[in-house]
Amino acid sequence: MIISDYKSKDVLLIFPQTGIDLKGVNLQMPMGLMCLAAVLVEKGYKVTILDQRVTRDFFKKLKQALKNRPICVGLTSMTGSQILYGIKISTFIRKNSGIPIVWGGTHPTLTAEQTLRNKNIDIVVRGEGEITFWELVDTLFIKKSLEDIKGVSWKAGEKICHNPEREVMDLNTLPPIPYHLVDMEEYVYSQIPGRKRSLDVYTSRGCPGSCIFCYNRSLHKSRFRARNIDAVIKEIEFLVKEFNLDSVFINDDNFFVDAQRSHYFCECLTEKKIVPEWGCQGVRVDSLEKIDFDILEKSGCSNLYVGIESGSEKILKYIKKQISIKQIKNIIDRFAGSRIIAHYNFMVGYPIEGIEELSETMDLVDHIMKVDPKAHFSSFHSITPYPGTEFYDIAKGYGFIPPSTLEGWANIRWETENTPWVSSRMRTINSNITWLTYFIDGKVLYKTKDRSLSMMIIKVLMALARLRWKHRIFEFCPECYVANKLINYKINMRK
Ligand code: B12
Repeated sequence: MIISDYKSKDVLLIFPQTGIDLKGVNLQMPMGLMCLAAVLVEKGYKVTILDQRVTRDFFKKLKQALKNRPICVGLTSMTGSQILYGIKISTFIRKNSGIPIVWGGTHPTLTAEQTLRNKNIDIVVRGEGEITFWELVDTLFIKKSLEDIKGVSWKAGEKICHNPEREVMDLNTLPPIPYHLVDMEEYVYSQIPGRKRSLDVYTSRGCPGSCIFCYNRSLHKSRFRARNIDAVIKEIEFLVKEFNLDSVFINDDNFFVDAQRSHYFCECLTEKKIVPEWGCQGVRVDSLEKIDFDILEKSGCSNLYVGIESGSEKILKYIKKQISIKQIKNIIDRFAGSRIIAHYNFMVGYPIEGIEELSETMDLVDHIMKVDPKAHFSSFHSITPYPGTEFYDIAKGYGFIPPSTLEGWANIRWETENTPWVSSRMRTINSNITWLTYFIDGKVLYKTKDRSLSMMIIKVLMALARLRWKHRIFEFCPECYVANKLINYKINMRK
């Protein structure tokens, strides 16, 4: 039985580093942990959130926090290098205390059994954590067995137990997010070009789509659940006033699922003039089809991140994107006729992708640059078999051997290894394209505050990238090689 020898009604939550975490670029607030904290604070627990990305002398502060002997320590992790930092932190906690160590978030949810095989992790909370974690903390507080808590996996001696799944909750029953628990200034960033002070909000969870590469099907069972728009608007009003924001950014899986709700959101923003601009990620083409762009524009919507994934009809079918090139081109035209900046996301490295399909994607990019020059492109990414996705099983059929330990997932390299379905020629091309697409649309320019040397280097790299793109020369790319080496060196330095 897992027993907590707590001294106080404290709970410690930790957001481990993710890799290269840059303030103002990819340093977003630890939303998942703050949602957990909301319920705990309401139930009378004292919650401390330690974010390794922004905490100086992190391990010293952690040691101090452990001295309070909290009921448990909760860590979050996505698949990837964040696990590595999470493991180091868990090892440190175990060395310095006997406090129960709980992991939650996407990766532990999708690999609960394997995560618990790590000797320094005691409990995994699967799926949405608000209610499950509160029940867990309550149970540890009264020193009872964990066997009745839905959504929890845990160790009974050598045995790993998986309790039944928890049913999904109504997002509108959750208490407000306790923003005061963290230094919000650390997370103010400029996600919207030209704006300086943005923060994230979430208004819904889940997506009805069934893309083979997405975690949604296992984690949210392809169900879309939304928060009440009036409550969201109130929250945005609060954030804008409290943190002097000029923009907000919605981090939903698929905000536009319900057109009526989306329009109502816009109308509220227009009527109340709460915030000058807003943007949103995770936008699906088919959801956007039902949306009136005039209403969007009037409300201050200025930047939408749209998943296109490929310019090849064959690949769109393969990944079950459920959209066609015709639909994509229609949306491109609508963006072109509006002031809203579309940021298009593409992926490469599909098992059925050859030069022909890749060229179709590049042609679509060229088409976009022609009809809508203000559009941006997020750098191309390789399709990756994350656990819990349909593609994970497909990839295994191609010889992908999933890591057998938690540590293995931390160190996985997708661009260079672990993609046995990609030929070595295509791997070189894909890897170079991934790097070059950082530079083709000029978006790195507005993200770079430095106006001197690095700006000059970026301009040179941009010119080179555009030249390569124009002539489709991707196989011999020394600047890509140097850049990859530098990035890997930086990542290794931090380990
Ligand atoms: C903002 C964001 C980021 C931010 C911050 C990450 C964060 N976790 O806050 C940054 C920029 C760092 C980021 C980076 C990446 N991201 Co990201 N990101 C998101 C995004 C858009 C929102 C996260 C969020 O705030 N969700 C809302 C909160 C409420 O949900 P949540 O975090 O899942 O938390 C709930 C539960 O998971 C659980 N929970 C979470 N933590 C804990 C901890 C404990 C103790 C407990 C009990 C419960 C618990 O309870 C919470 C409340 O219900 C999600 C998509 C999404 N809509 O969730 C993708 C997502 C998390 N990212 C993803 C990916 C793939 C990445 C990258 C690999 C992308 C890339 N190619 O670089 C990198 C990873 C970097 C690395 N090296 O690890 C995937 C993760 C898949 C996976 N298997 O892990 C997601 C799901 C997107 C997707 N559709 O595939 N990301």
